[in-house]
Amino acid sequence: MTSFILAAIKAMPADDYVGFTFFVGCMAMMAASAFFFFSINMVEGKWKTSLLISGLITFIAAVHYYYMRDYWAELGESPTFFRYVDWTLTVPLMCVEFYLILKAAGAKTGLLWKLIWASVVMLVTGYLGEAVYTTGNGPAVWGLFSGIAYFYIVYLIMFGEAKALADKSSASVQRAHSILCKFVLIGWGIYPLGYMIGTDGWYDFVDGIGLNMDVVYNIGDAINKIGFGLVIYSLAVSKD
Ligand SMILES: *C/C=C(C)/C=C/C=C(C)/C=C/C1=C(C)CCCC1(C)C
Repeated sequence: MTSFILAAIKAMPADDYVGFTFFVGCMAMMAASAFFFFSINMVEGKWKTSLLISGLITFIAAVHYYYMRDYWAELGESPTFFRYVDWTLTVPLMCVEFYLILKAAGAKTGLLWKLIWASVVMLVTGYLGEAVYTTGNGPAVWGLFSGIAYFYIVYLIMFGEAKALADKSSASVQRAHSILCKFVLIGWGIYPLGYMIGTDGWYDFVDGIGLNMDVVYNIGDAINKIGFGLVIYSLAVSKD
């Protein structure tokens, strides 16, 4: 028993607030997965796939958080590799979620593939800046490439194809589309901030806000994976 407690203390010192967010993140992702999976049978047919995917996203994240929490506790370093593996699996799934919402407005799979490709470019270039070319201008240059791919996604959703489709759709689809815009612009916009905190570059002034990169990423994940899933759930159970 004592050794169990000691192991827990070692894994989670009380002043390790970064570790704490990994720990809470893991629990929250697990709880959210259970919630989304159990909700599948309570919503109309066309929403079932969306809830299934929400549950898969939080479940994949829960497993990665379990490892990231350990990694951080053992090494005190950012678990960059697990982080990007997680995103590489969950971000394309989020693109599928966006597509499913826009499908009601007549979206074609071409839009889905554009979103997926852009998100892969965004993540691969982000990884290069965060883990491979970490000195000199490396992070800023690769971060810029990543940012361009990100803004292409923002463009597709807010002004491009998705917007054109939403404009000629029902009020409920338009409402869903406007929620989507907020998540892509504000929710996803949290991550570049974490990147600027965690890597060296001309933007080092943002370090002054005193947050840790992983804490920012963990907050972003909670908002975008759990928060977005809950929005889908509420759209699915709303009557209009
Ligand atoms: C569940 C995980 C999600 C929704 C992750 C999203 C990640 C991003 C939108 C990351 C974006 C980045 C940039 C726009 C520039 C700097 C590098 C990244 C990869 C942090």
